[in-house]
Amino acid sequence: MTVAGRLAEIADLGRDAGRGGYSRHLFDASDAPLRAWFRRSAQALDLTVEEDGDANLWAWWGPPGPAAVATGSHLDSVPGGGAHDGPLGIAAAFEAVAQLQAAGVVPARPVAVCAFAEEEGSRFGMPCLGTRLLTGAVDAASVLERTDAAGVTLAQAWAGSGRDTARVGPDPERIGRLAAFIELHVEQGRDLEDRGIPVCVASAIIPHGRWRLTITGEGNHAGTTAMDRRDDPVVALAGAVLAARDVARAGGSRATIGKVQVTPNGTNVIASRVDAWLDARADTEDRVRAQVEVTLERIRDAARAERCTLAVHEESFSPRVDFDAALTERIAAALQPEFGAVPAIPTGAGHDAGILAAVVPTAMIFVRNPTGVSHAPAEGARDEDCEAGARALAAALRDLAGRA
Ligand code: HGY
Ligand code: MN
Ligand code: MN
Repeated sequence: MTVAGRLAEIADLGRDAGRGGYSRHLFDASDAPLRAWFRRSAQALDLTVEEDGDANLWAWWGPPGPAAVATGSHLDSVPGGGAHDGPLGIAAAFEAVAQLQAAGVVPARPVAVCAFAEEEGSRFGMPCLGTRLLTGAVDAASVLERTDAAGVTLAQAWAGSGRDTARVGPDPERIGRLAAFIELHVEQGRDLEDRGIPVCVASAIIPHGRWRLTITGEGNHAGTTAMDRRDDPVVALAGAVLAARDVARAGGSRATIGKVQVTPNGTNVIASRVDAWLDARADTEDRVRAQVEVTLERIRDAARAERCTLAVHEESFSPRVDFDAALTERIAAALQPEFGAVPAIPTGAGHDAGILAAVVPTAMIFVRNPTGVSHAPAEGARDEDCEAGARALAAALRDLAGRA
């Protein structure tokens, strides 16, 4: 088979006709068929599949630990996302195992292919939900109380999917089975395209976080309320969007307000409330914190000017991650024969690898993305680069696990 062929098997699952691309979220209609695909792919390679208490899937080549080398990514997407962010890392992992099996490699240590739950945090607002729960990076009880846009709690959604909420939480025994984790991912930028090379390794993930802003004003009639008598949170939101952009520009960092909910959201209604989500990223944690502080001060001013109030809730914070240098160098060396000296590049995107890096030596492999676009339908990777990615991952797995 090929990586492209494997991705083609799930190409119809979770398509979003309205937004374009894919909307695949935790326990939605695409979730079970995607998991079924994972199981079928694993079974075709004689891998043994298990699901942990945090809804993460593991397919084992050999016994389930100890000293295993794990590789994988996620099957969920952002709303209207591309086909490669997440699934490429899983399809490439199965393809790499298939190549090693075809070459007669007998792993000297177990290999696991993983699919982690709700990496994008698109339904419950917590990115890398599955790995944060698994590693104990978040408190399970408080995460289970989170609600989705429809007001369904994670606990309700979990139980509704037939899973046991009592099993949710850290699993140190499972983490203890791992010696290394490698996530292969489509590059979410144009670095590799500009350098003219198909794959590389990652050096670091820059710190980032998400803040929920609730701006409250007064609902009223669009036709009968004088312009100077309005407490309009949408006008305050306009100030918030500009503040986020201007502060990030001035600081050489990044800020995005990409999700907004207007209540009640009527054409002829002055809104009573706006919820907006601020995503902020910078090269150091102090810079992220300082950027958000200044931004929130300006947003508070914008809200005050419209006689609105602002409430702020930090939904998640992801500190800087430097990937394991020894593992990264070893993978780069394993890639050398086919790909030459590959660079190690930092990324502004979060990954489950960033969470797992706190508990196990972790590294990443990136695959060239010709447009650099990600989190949008235009995201992509050439078929031949996806195959190059699988060969790169196979070379890494062979080096790490293949020797008797
Ligand atoms: O948002 C992120 O950085 C990641 O793609 N989940
Ligand atoms: Mn993503
Ligand atoms: Mn991803």
